[in-house]
Amino acid sequence: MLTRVNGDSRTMEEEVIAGLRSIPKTISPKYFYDDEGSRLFDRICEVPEYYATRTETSILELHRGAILDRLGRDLCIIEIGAGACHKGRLLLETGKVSSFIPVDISAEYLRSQASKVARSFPDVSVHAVGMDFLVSLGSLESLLPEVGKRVIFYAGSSIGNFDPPDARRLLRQFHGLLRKDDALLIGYDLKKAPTLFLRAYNDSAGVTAAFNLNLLARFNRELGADFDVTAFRHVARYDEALGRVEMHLESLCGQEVRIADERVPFDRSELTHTESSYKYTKEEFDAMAAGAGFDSVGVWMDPAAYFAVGLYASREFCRLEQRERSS
Ligand code: AVI
Repeated sequence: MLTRVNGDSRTMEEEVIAGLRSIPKTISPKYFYDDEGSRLFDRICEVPEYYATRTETSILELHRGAILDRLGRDLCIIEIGAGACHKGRLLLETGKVSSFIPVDISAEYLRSQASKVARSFPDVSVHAVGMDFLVSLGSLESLLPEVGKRVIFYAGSSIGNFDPPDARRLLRQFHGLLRKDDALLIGYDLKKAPTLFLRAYNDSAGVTAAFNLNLLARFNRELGADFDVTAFRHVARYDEALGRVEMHLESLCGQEVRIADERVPFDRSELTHTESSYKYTKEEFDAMAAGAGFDSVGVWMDPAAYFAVGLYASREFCRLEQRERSS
């Protein structure tokens, strides 16, 4: 079964133009994921330098039984940004899950993946929800079962793509869908030697560069823009003070680009910020989760401590926190 939830949001054209008019120029990372971008992202997950996906999968494969044992049986897994549901499947294979609610913005793709999941796990009730969770998360409430423990599953260190205040806000929204002692299972990328980040986001096959530059090709395809994609280059660097990898597109010359009725000037060497990917220590992440109403129940890491999967129990907010959440 698939439910679609539509939320109001600015159009891509309005948002892209506003970002390119701001100083410094920015493009939202959510625009990476058209069909071509999603295909390139799948390839990033396979390049040897990008450890995150592989490492998180190995943690889940090894520890999923122990993780879900902390929660009991008859779990309802709500996978946010589920895509192909690969990681959700790993949890379903434990036999402890009675319902699965994958949520993703690509409704049709999700429908096909969710029906495959339903065929593989006939005892699990599968209800796919096609929505932009950043716009419509609250409307999930009416679709969640009353019985069984709810577990929001947000894998892939996607939380790292939000600036910390937005990440905290998203965690609070997750908390809003949970009752006391329901749980959040979340993957995040750990702080480590900067050279590892530089390699991971500048892979030698150039797949991350193609993923970044695809933004401009996408705007040409979908907004009729006239970016010369060869006049920009991919830049990835680690800002140690902010604890984040930044991706940018650098203009290789002074140029003017047309999008809709706008002409946007770029200086030579000017950077357009396309993505931040925040890295955390366990303590930093626990503190952020605590601020959103979660208590750490356990954390699982790979032996090299590249990546962490944290399990958090939802506690009741005190009144002050609740007021802050609704403001
Ligand atoms: C989806 N997200 C967690 C990836 C990351 O590592 O921040 C996106 C990505 N960007 C470049 N490589 C991968």
